[in-house]
Amino acid sequence: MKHSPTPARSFPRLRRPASIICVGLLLLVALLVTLAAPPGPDIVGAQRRGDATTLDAVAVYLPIVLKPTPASAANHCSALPPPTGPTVTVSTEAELRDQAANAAPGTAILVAPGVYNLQAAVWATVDGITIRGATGNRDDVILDGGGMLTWSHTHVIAINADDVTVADLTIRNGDEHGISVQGRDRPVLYNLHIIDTGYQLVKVNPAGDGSEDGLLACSTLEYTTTAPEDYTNGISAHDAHRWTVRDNEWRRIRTPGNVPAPAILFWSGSSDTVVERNLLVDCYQGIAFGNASHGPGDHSGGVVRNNMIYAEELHDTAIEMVHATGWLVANNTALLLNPAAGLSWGMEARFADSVGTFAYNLTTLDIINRDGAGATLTGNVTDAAAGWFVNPAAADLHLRSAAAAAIDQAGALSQVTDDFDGDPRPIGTAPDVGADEYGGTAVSDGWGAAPRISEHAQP
Ligand SMILES: [Ca+2]
Ligand SMILES: [Ca+2]
Ligand SMILES: [Ca+2]
Repeated sequence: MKHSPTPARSFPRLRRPASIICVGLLLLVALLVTLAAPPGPDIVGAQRRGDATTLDAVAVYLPIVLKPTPASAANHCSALPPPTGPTVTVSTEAELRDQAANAAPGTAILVAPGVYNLQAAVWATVDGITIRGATGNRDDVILDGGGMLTWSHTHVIAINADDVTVADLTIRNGDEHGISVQGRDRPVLYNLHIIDTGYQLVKVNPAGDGSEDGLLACSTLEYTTTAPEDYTNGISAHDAHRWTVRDNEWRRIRTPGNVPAPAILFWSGSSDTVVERNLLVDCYQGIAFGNASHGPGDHSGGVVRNNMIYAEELHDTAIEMVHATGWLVANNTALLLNPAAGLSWGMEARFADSVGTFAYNLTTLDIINRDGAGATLTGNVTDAAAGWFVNPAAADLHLRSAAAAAIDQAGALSQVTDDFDGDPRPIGTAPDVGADEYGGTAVSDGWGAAPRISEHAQP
């Protein structure tokens, strides 16, 4: 629903000069109060702290100036700023591959609109370069790898330099990977649509001391149906440190044989991963730190917060922490409607070396310690019903008023200060359980070509 602004109240009609002077004085007072007061919600705070008389009187005449500022969502998916260094525009796939390997460090390579049928992988081997669609609309520039598992050129884009940005593109039909990061640092993958690659849509390979401080944000990663074989992930990151995966949509990350392949997997000694505000739809398995095929030390630290996970198709767990220590999994929402045979839980910690905290998650299936794991469980609600959410069939898991067992029922966590929409917590008397803080403002945070589901009217 469109969020309509508060209508401006009309000023009282003035009949006498004395009224004009009176109102003029009030306007002056209001201006001084406004200038003296900090912006935003603190004005409301001032009213509550005892300045009510002055402020309320003024508010009669200046409702717009002193209108309490509603909690507003941060825009986490703004367009990247224009390039500041040298730029070059390319319009053929040969030019693109040449510039990615030979441009001066720091060059922004702008890719003209069109479909590029790649004859080989694009290797980004120069530090600090940016490869981005020239228009900013990721639908306008399509890098086509020619097909899944063609055994031709492995990657669509391979990053083997530091500080490389790839943005505003569609990447499709990759042989094995859409983007592969060869252990290099500070890659930025932003506003991308990556669809249908043979293995992982994004792969981070171990090399040197690992890939540090990467970002994957504001992108859509998906299969049209499933991966072609029983081997995939949305992102598989080995030896990755302080990566952030945020504000992405993941759809149908699954295999033909329904093997438990997490959509988001950080492992092989990875650490301090942040996974937040992602929407996962019909992925077979959701978010994982560590994996059962490895041993202790597979992941350390990290936070998984404010994600929404919806599965109507057959699924495994939504979140699993395996051979992983020191993590926080908090305020995620998982509506899990079709669990695999024998699966009665939606989130798990697994094996005795796995220690962390599940707090204030909202799910329809249990959260468990499995095989001797030692996770702490705090304030989770695991009996959610579809009727608690705005539009489950459209994977809109914002809360409705029916979700009384979740609304204002969480504790405050220093690591969870906003919600799925970027609304600050708490709204109301306390934070809500799950990814949505109920009662926020309408959201349009510019998810590239695919507008994010906005906050709906709260019935
Ligand atoms: Ca490194
Ligand atoms: Ca609340
Ligand atoms: Ca919200």
